[in-house]
Amino acid sequence: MTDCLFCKIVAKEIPAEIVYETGRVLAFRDIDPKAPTHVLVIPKEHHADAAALAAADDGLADDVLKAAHAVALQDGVTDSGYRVVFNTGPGAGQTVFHVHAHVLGGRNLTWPPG
Ligand code: IU
Repeated sequence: MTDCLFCKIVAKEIPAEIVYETGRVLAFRDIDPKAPTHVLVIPKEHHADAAALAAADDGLADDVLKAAHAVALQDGVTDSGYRVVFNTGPGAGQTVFHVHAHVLGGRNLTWPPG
């Protein structure tokens, strides 16, 4: 998608601190981190949100989830616990409509989220 910010990060037209990459998935540090580890994991292929990703039905959602865990391992936050969040829809706080999993860790995470 030409006007999608995250597609531009995939295309390396916009810089990002990339921490993990496969043929189908990219992970980069959030520009406004909410925790010591705050990484966004995205499929390279454009899907607007988690529902669209699930509907793609080609294993891509699985790839994103596996990459989220790989990022948590890489950042050393698996022992203390980490959170994988898909804000889905404006009412849930989604602001960028290229599906992304937030991987959050490195501090005590309270529940429920705001
Ligand atoms: P949200 O779930 O759609 O609200 O998350 C979007 C995230 O994208 C949010 O945490 C932003 O800080 C982050 N982000 C970014 O990392 N780089 C950018 O250029 C922009 C947003 I715009």
